[in-house]
Amino acid sequence: MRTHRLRLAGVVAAVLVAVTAPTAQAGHRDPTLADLAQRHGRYFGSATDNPELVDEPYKAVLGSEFDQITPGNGMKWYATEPQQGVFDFTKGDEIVDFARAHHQKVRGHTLVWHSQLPGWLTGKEWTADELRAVLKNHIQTEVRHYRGKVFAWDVVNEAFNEDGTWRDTVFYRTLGPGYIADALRWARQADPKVKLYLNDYNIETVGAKSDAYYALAKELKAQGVPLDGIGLQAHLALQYGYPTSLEENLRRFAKLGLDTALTEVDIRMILPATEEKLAQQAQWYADLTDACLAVRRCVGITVWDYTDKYSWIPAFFEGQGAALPWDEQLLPKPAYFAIRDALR
Ligand code: 9MR
Repeated sequence: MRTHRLRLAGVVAAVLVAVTAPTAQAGHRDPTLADLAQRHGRYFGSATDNPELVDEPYKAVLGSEFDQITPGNGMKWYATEPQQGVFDFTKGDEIVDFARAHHQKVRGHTLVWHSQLPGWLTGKEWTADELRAVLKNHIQTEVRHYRGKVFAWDVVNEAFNEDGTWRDTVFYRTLGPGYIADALRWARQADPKVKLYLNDYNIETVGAKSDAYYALAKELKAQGVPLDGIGLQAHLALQYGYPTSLEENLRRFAKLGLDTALTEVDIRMILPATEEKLAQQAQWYADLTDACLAVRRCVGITVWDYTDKYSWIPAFFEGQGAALPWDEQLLPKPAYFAIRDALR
């Protein structure tokens, strides 16, 4: 509670300073989130999506405040292999080019996922041998294309149900749970250096779903399967409470010899956004930043885009939104100052 109040005071002070301080002298600029994160050996990133890359004010912040970018959609299967065996990397390449021009690293997202698959894949019954060949070719062609251009891959995304049982996807149904180890091994063959992750939502707390990842990761490690990290998406919602065991959870994966990352952070709320809700949201952003900084192997934080202007939330959760650290006018919210404060 004490730190809570102190932090809030810090946020208020930061906002006041930001509002009242004279503009920075020429040649001096405030450190960015990326600068501050780098002092801890971490990155601070944002997702972005191709249609947004025509918005110049948006690009100015995207290109300056962050040192890591994740394509929100551009590297997904429907985008990269729209017809079987016919690959199109233009969308992902556009984002890689933006990142290069701004000295940012890229998380590849995502190779194997049940969602946003092309019609040719979902519209057909596959034998195990056929699907295995399709999967291997997809993974290896994409990983080879981005070799040296992405530092990490979400190899498999969202493989488990909330209760920790396997999600019933075309891959699981057809190939069984071994598809995970196969996918990781194929990715490793195609790029010996890239960090290979499993990524999911609602695994921030210790619980059935994160336990499933813990057990799987332990087993994969024991079998010598190339797994480097676990991505915790961290799509949080004020109305569901803060994941208080986040730090403990990050720590147990670290003890297995794995990196972790907060890969798709946003903190939505039921609209309208009030001053109280925005203050609570700011506190949560600070708390999750603290949790990552407290665990050496938590390598970085990525927000799932940085501005409410381009958040996925309002379209998916009716009446909810305001989930990101910048508002729809690209103005920093209390959450932004709270993250800065936590990174200092
Ligand atoms: O941000 C993505 C949004 O533009 C898409 O419409 C949506 C479709 O499911 O996917 C969003 O990104 C998802 C990510 O790839 C995986 N984790 C959940 C994200 C939010 O849905």
